[in-house]
Amino acid sequence: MSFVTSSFPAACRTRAVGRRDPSGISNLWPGAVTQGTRFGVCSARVKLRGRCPVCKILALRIYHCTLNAALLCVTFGHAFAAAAVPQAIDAADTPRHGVAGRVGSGPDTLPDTAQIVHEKGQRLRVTPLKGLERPWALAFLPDGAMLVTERPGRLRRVHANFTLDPEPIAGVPAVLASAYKGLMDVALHPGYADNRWVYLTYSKRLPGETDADWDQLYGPAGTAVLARGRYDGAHRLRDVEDLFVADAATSGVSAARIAFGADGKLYMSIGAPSYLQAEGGTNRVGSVHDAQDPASHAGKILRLNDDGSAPSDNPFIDVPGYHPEIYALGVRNTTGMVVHPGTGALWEVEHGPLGGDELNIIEAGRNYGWPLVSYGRAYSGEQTGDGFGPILASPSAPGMEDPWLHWSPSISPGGLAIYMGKRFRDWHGHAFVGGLRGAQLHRITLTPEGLPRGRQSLLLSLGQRIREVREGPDGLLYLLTDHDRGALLRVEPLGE
Ligand SMILES: [Ca+2]
Repeated sequence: MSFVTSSFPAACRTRAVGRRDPSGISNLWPGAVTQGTRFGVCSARVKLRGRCPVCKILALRIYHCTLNAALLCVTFGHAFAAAAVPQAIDAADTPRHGVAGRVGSGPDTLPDTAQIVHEKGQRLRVTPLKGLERPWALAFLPDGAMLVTERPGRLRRVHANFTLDPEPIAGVPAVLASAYKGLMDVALHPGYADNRWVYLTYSKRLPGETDADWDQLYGPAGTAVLARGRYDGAHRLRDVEDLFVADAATSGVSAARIAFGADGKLYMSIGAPSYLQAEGGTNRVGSVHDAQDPASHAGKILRLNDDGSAPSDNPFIDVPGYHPEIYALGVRNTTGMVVHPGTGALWEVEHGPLGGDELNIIEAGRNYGWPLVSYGRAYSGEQTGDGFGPILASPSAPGMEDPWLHWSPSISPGGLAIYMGKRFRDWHGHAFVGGLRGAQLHRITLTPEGLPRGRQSLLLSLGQRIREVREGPDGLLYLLTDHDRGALLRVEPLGE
C-alpha cells in the first residue's frame, strides 16, 4: 500500500483505505487494493489492468486527481514515468465530465501499423485504423463500408477500403456523454436497401439535470433512447426522430444494445442502475431493484416494432403493472447482443458484479435474475449485499434463468458476435466476445450441437480493451478498442 500512496504527488493528501481483493485477483501484488476502490480525498482508483512497458507483464493502472493515470509494474517493480492521459480530438459540442470521460483509458499503447499475433495454432494479422474517440459499435453497410459510433456523440463512416472518412455524419441527436453514457449502438433496418433507416441508441439527459448535478464517476443522470434517421450515404442523417425513450433514469451505468430479430422486431437492452439509491452508493436516480420492477424499463430486454411501439404479441402486453415493451427481465448491464445467424435465438452478454459476467440466451417472458441471483459477489468480496452484489446467497433460484455461460473472475465483456464466415476455417459457428477489463478477444468454442466446449483468450499481447466485435462481409473479424484514442482493428488469418 505504501507503494501506491508514495507514488502520488505530494500535493494530494490521499490516504489509502482500500481493501484487499478477497477473490485473489489482486493478490498477485501484496498490498493491492480491490479493483475500482476509491480512497482518500480525491477520486484516485486502482484498476488491475494493463501491461508494464518494460517487462510486458502485469501492471496496475492508477487514476488520480492530479496524475490522470499511471502504471505500476506488479511483477518486477519496474519504474517508468507516469504518462498523462492525452486529451486528443476532444468533442467540441459534447461536454466531458471530469475523470468520468477517461475511465478505462490510459496511454495509447496500440502500434500504428499491422501486427502479426501468434496464437495457439493460428497466426493473425491485426491491422489498426486509428482516429476514433471512444468507439462503441459498428454496423456494415451493403457496400462494405461501416458506420461506427463514437461515445461522445459522433457517427463516423469507414469506407470499404478501410479508411476513415474525416467528416462525421451530421444529424445525430445531442447525447449525454460521460463515462458510461453517450452514443452507443447502431443497426440498420432489415429493409435498409429501400428505406435507408439507421437506428441508434444514446443517453439523453434528464429534464432539469445540469452539469452541477453530475456524479463524480458516472456523470449526470440520463436515460436510454432509441432513435432513427435516413442515411444519405454520405455525411447526413435526415428525418431523425426519437422512437422510444426508456423509463430508466440513472446516474449510473446503463448500456443499450439493439438487434433486429428474425421476426423483424427490434430487441433493445436497457442496463440496470448498478447501485442502491441513496444508500451509500453513487446513484442519485434509479435503483438496482429496478431490474425486477415490471413498471421500469431498467434491467430489461425490450421488444419493439420498428417505429418504437410495443408489438401486440409481447409476453406481458396484457399483464397489469408491466410496461408493454418488456420481453425479459432481470439483466444487469448488457454490452453485447446479437441474433444468432444460424438459430435466430437472441444471445446476450452482460457484466456481473465481482465475477459473474454472463452469456444468456434470451427467451420471451423469462427472468434472468439480477439483482436477486448471480454467480458473482459484492465488490466487498461478500457473497451478497451492500448494493453491489446479489441479494440471495445462492446463484440460482426458482423462476430465475441460470446463465448459459458465466465468467469468474470477470472479463467485463464488450460486444458479441457469432462467426459464420469461412476465412477462419476452424472458428465457424464459434462465439466471440470482447474483453474490456480482460483486454482480449474471447473465443467460445462450441460443439456441433451448439453447446459450449472451451474458451480461448486471443490478442492478449495487444493489451487493448475490446468494446465491439463484428464479422465483416469479407469473413474477417472487426473490433473496436475502448479508448479515448480508439481504433478499428481488422483481424485476418495467416495460417499456422
Ligand atoms: Ca443473470
